[in-house]
Amino acid sequence: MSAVLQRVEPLNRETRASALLGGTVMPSAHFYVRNHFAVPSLDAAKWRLGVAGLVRRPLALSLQDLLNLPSRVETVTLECAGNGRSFLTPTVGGEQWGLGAVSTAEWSGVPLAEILDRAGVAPAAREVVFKGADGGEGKRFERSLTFEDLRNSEVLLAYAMNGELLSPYHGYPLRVIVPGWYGVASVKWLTEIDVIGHSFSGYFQTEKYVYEWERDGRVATEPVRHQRVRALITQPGPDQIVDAGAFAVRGFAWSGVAPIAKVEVSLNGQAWEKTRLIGEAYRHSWRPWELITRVDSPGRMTVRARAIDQAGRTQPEDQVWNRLGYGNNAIQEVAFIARRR
Ligand SMILES: Nc1nc2c(c(=O)[nH]1)N[C@H]1C(S)=C(S)[C@@H](COP(=O)(O)O)O[C@H]1N2
Ligand SMILES: [Mo]
Repeated sequence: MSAVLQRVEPLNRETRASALLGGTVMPSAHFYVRNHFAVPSLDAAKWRLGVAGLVRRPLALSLQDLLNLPSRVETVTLECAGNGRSFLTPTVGGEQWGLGAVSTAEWSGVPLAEILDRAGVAPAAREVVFKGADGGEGKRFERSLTFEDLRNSEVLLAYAMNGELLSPYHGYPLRVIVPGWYGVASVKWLTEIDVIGHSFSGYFQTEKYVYEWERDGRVATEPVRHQRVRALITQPGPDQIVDAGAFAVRGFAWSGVAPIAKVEVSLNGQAWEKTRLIGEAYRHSWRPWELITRVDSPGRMTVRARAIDQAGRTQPEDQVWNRLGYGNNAIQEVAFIARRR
């Protein structure tokens, strides 16, 4: 089995590191899936991307129109803000994700800026609302970004994932990719871009995907935005049996805020050791790391890994609880067993 099914309808599925087969990019069939509603079935022949609101020239673009526009390919990691939620105590509602709600793919599409340039944004514009085709219970999946957000992130309107048109699970025929942000910003099954002059307050923007704490008897909130810095251990796996002797610890690290500066590993609670960052340093992709070390005595062992980004951010030792269970980037610990060779 290569995926952990969280829920069948709407489909929610975790990924497993073993599906990476040693690469950085997750094969599309193993990429995690996070759906709030049933997958809408869109007929690309009839589908259009509408661009409306505070623009000089409203547009209705077909998939073919988009394929004819200037394109870009980018390796980007998506992580659900609920990744790691199941480790929170007290338990919070929502999908009980382990650490498999994160994956990386190579996305191809049209930079949002190309489309906005063609439509001509009016001076009164403040935000861009992305509307998905999915919905239910009187809601629709919609999210916005401000023009300031757009200046700091190169948003892509992606029609392909790992060199093939998107699958229905991942937003066919078109989805938003917001590099560095938690996955919720990357609206799938995009049908409309609405340029507005006020701040958007849709359900998935203001009711969900907000950090919420009680402080001094008051409720404080903050919207979920960039991915927090995190290292994931892919080797050893939980309860894996390894031979004593030379031993490799491996994983990935990413941060939405700044590039990864270093990743450190601690075996059995001993001093942190610096790992080696390997592979390409794509700005918005997770970065592979490894530490070749030794385990000399047999028995139960633990390994922990923590990432530090170039903004100086690192991971908390303990969970930082919040009511909806987002952004739990507490340091991961994996227990394994060393045996005499
Ligand atoms: N239209 C639509 N877009 C959506 C969602 C959704 O339910 N509907 N889920 C969001 C969330 S919370 C995440 S984490 C990512 C997951 O993308 P994936 O399923 O391709 O991994 O899609 C985002 N885009
Ligand atoms: Mo998510």
